[in-house]
Amino acid sequence: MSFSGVLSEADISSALKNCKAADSFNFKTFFTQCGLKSKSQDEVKKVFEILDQDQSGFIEEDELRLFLQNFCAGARALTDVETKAFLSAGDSDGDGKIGVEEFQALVKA
Ligand SMILES: [Ca+2]
Repeated sequence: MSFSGVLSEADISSALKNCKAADSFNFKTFFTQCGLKSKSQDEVKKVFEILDQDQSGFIEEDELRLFLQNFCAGARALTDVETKAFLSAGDSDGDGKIGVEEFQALVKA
């Protein structure tokens, strides 16, 4: 699966370049730089469906950890600290995973 048609390769690679170092990932910066923040809710939903690899309807912690690899297969996994921070920022109802509406709100935050 790819994000082609939603995000540009150039935007994705510059967003990835800026979070190469461990613990440098910031979801706000990433969503802005990869261009997702300015996309429509429908496009954000499309991206959500790619990130939800097992199609459970939620992005769970293990999917979040490998978040960057959806953008580039060779990208690093998020660290524990980054994964927890990302999850707690997105999980507004506290069920331990991120639903589509939570994801849309997080992208626009
Ligand atoms: Ca899932």
